[in-house]
This record gives sequence, C-alpha cells and structure tokens, in this order.
Amino acid sequence: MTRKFFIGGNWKCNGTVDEVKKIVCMLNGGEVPCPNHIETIISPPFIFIPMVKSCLRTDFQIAAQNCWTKKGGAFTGEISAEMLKNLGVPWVILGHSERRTLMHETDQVVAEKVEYALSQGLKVCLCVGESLKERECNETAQVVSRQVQAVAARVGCWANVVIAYEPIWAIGTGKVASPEQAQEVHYNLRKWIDCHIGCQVAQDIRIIYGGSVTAANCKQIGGQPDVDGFLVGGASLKEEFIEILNARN
Ligand code: G2H
Repeated sequence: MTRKFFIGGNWKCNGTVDEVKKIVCMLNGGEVPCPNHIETIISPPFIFIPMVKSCLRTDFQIAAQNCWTKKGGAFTGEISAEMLKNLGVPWVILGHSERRTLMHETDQVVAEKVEYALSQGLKVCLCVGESLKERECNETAQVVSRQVQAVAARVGCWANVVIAYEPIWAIGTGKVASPEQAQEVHYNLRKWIDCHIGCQVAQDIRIIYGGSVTAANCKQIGGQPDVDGFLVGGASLKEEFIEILNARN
C-alpha cells in the first residue's frame, strides 16, 4: 500500500478572529494537490474550531491540538474526545512536545489520551521527538521508540494514527533537521515498529516530520523515502503553507 502524503497545519496558540479569517481565505484560495494525493489537517486553537470548520474548504480536515484523557466531567479547562466527536472534529494532535514539556504530559498520559481518543472514533496525530541533549547523547532512537512503545502498550490498532517525528531542538527554532537526519529517524522508527508492533503497521503507518518546516526546505525533506508528510507550525499561518502543501508536486 502506498502511504498518502499527510500535511498538518498546527496553529498552536495563535490568531485573532481577523487573522483566522485571513488564513482561512488564503487556504480556501490555494491550489493544492487533490485529496487522492494528499491528506490535510488544519489545527486551530479550540476556540476557533467552529468558526474555521464552518468556512474552511471541505478537502481540509480539522484537528484539535489536545484532548482530555477520558470521558468529560469535573475537569475544569479540559475538552473531551466526545466533545470533539460531537462537533464533527475528526482529528486530534496528541503528545506535542510543547505539551509534554510545558504541561508535563508524560508518555503514560499521552498514551492514555491516544487510547481514549481512538476509542471515541477520533484519528490521532501522535507527536514524538528527542531533546537536543538526548540527540547529543545518541539517544534519539531510544527516546522515540520509548514514546511509541507507551502507546503500543495500550493500543492495538494503528490504522487511525499518524506519527509526527518532531525533534524538540528543531521546533520553532529555525534549526530544521537535515533531510538525512529526518530520514534516519523515520527509517529506524519504522524498523522498530516492524519488530515490535508488526510489519503491516510499519509499512502502512505515516511518519511525518515536524520542526521548522518551510517552503524552502519542504521539498528535500519530503523527498525522503520514509518521510510521509509534515506537521507545520509557524509556516502554516502564512502564504507559504500552500507551497508546502505542493511539496511533492
Ligand atoms: C513543531 C512545528 C509544528 P514549527 O512544533 O508542530 O512547529 O514548524 O513552528 O517548528
């Protein structure tokens, strides 16, 4: 099975009503490959989801940037997977390093969230990645596989999961991983999945790259055999996102 290229725009905690309107207008007017060739998710902050959903082109799917570990209830400030489902949001990004670091989400918490979101019928973009210190200590493969293993301990079916490899040292820093560095990690992770989860999952699962992806570097990174797309932060708020969506053209 060929893996369909997958590109996400992660808006993080950015935007005003006017800015959101402008970005949606830019996305709606952009010439991009047809949905047979590319799958696209757009991930606005929770509060803008209904607004974006109501006016965004339908070939772009909406993703939330997080959700709660279990069924909703007395959890002030949280958003449940059921709520996303109820609102017609098909995707959720989980385990982003900003949440792992700033909100202290452990591998176990992330795994719990992934399990629960999948059980509610959401699709998950699972983020993994190492810090600069871990890379310098040659621990990249170990860290990334540990993060995936935590999820594998709870999840049996990977059909609705995309893995985003996002080295922390490349996030929002302008220091992008080289195409070779990205390929090496993706290749090793796929090999690890082959050994520890299953060969079919390894062949089918999309492993996308995130961390300072721009129009200038997307073609080279996206041309690597084990890179199946991107999770884009800063550049997804700009015109250049359309160029990134055309990286494989
Ligand atoms: C990594 C990425 C999007 P940026 O966090 O998830 O952001 O492209 O700004 O590095």
